[in-house]
Amino acid sequence: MIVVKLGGSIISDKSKPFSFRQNVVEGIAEEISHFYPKKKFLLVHGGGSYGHPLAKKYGIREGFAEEKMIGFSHTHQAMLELNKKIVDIFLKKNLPAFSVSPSSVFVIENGEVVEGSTAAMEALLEKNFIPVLFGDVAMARDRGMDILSGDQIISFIEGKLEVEKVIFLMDVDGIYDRNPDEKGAKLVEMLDKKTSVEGKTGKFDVTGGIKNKIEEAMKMKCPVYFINGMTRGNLTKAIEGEKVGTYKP
Ligand code: ATP
Ligand code: IP8
Repeated sequence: MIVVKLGGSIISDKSKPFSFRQNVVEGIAEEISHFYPKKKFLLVHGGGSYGHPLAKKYGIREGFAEEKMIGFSHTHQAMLELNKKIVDIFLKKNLPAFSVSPSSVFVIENGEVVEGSTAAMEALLEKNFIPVLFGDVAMARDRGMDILSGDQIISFIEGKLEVEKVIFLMDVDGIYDRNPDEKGAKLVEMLDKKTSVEGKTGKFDVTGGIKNKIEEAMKMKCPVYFINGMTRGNLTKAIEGEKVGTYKP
């Protein structure tokens, strides 16, 4: 099974609340359609400009308080809205995407999944559905409520299921040695334990950004690709194992 992360930065413009890049997601569905059903896929998408602004507004990361309960639900509903847009695009292409709400199956602690069943996902995959998970709110052992990043979900799944590769779709060409907006930033072609990377992700994000993504990727046993998801054909290359973006063996 191939896990594809649809980064929040490609499915929406993080600086514009509730913006959705329909054409980008259509392109991704189109590329996946050329490999399905020969290959199995599990998708995870980020919060983008649906999840992050609300998570920040309601202070979800700071933990449970009675007056935040409505905001907790609102943030989840916003993610369901974004998830519906994505799933609908796949269904239109006759790809059997199926929404799985992470907050209904996982309990977290310190931002990481500590309890949860992958049984439904495995059963869906077995029948060739394409489960579609997403960064979500979550009940948390330590602080009552918190945000569960899509990147953390992928780590958990990679540790539990048979994953051939993980492909992170981003709005830049891969991992750079520093923030790609900085002059002289160089693309890192091969990521290993010695690679040192600088750079913070935007002010709109409540989750860990690029450093967290790299940390999670380094923990994974399977190959990981970081590629530009806005460039048509890149996903196909990564699925076929061609050289593209940043690669972690
Ligand atoms: P999300 O995690 O919300 O789903 P995403 O997967 O699209 O989002 P981001 O967390 O937004 O990923 O990270 C991608 C952004 O990180 C890029 O837009 C890039 O500008 C920024 N960035 C900062 N430093 C680096 C770096 N060293 N290498 C690559 N990107 C970097
Ligand atoms: O964008 C964050 O998930 P991520 C989800 O994958 C919310 O880090 C609700 C902000």
